[in-house]
Amino acid sequence: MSAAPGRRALLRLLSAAPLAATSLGTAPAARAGAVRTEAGARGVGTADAPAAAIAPGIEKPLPSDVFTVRGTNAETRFPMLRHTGPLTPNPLFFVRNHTRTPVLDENGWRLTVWGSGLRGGPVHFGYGELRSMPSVTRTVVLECAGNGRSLFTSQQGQTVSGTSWTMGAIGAASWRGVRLRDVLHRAGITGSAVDVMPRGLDDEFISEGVSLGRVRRPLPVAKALDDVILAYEMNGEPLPYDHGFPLRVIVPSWIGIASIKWLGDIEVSDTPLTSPWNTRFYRLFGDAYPPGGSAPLTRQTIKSALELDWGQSLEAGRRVRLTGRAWSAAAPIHRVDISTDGGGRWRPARLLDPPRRHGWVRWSADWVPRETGPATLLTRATDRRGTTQPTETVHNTQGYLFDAVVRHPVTVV
Ligand SMILES: Nc1nc2c(c(=O)[nH]1)N[C@H]1C(S)=C(S)[C@@H](COP(=O)(O)O)O[C@H]1N2
Ligand SMILES: [Mo]
Repeated sequence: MSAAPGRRALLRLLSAAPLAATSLGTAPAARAGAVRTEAGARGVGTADAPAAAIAPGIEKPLPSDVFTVRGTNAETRFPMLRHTGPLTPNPLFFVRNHTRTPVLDENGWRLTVWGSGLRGGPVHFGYGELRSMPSVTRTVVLECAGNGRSLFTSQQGQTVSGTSWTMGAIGAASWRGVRLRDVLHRAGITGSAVDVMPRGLDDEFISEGVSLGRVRRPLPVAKALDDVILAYEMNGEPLPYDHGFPLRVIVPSWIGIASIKWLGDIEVSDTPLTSPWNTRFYRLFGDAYPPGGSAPLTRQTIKSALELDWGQSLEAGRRVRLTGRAWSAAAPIHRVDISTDGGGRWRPARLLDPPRRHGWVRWSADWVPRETGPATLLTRATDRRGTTQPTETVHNTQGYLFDAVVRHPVTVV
């Protein structure tokens, strides 16, 4: 099992995007837009660069050994993460687009804050103005609510709707920006505001022939005033176009949809707000839930995964260092256990990072496979609240919040 091809692919990508600040080394910060000059590489395969897939509306290169394109979205191949540190380099970060990436210019752009929860009329903020406000920098994992969705089908035999992600609709970045709290206070938020609703500048989302308007989702004021960031930098460079340039919301520990990209306006309301993204989508529907669905989803869940190809061949009698990651939105990871016999016996993996909130921990465990043939590897994370991954996730029709222990097939040869 050689790591070299994956590492080569990673280095190639990083050199194609020299402006990315990564955990492997930091290049000088400059305009994220320079990544676009690499567009000539898209869709073209050469001897050392496999063909890049084209996802309609994604700007950055998507080499097929790094990403799996799923409709308008691009999933990071989870095994590629073994070449990365705690932060996911921008060129490797998954993209989830309802429509297409708008290429915006920070000069013509401004953020508008408006609504019944303000003392006065709309307040505008220019890019330079936001940049000159006090900033915060925080490392936060961003994970789609549907990450792991395909396992409802492959592992539990259930039907679900939505993008068939495996485990790679996740990444961690260091986000720099202003506190939403500071912007809301400057805009004159009143004590009677209950909800705020950030909205993106990407195209309206059409579902079954009907426009649902631009992507937007309400946030309760309590969360908005707590730890939410309006980010203009990702891993030390301006936000790449695909990740929300010039400004995006980052809602720590919440499902990805809360973190609205290409932010254009924020409604501040003294009455509760709704949008299709908290009524039709991003609730749990199904036999186990009330007819109107669960409450709108907020926090992400707990997961762990191996940085290993699905169905990887491993040599009998030869020691292999298994590596992976574990993360939980509720609390730092406490432990990770691994089973190499399909769930019979478990032993602890070694944690390689200090567990922290909003981050993931890398872990490793050595294994000497003995018997040839198919084997199933299982990993099970437990967080400091005592929450452990279950063996099965209760079904919901849209396949959100998969948290079960993943059964990872390998073949011992
Ligand atoms: N404006 C806008 N914001 C958006 C989305 C979108 O399509 N449009 N997708 C959301 C979803 S579902 C997720 S999981 C995250 C993905 O962020 P990323 O593409 O930077 O990885 O962005 C969220 N913010
Ligand atoms: Mo998402």
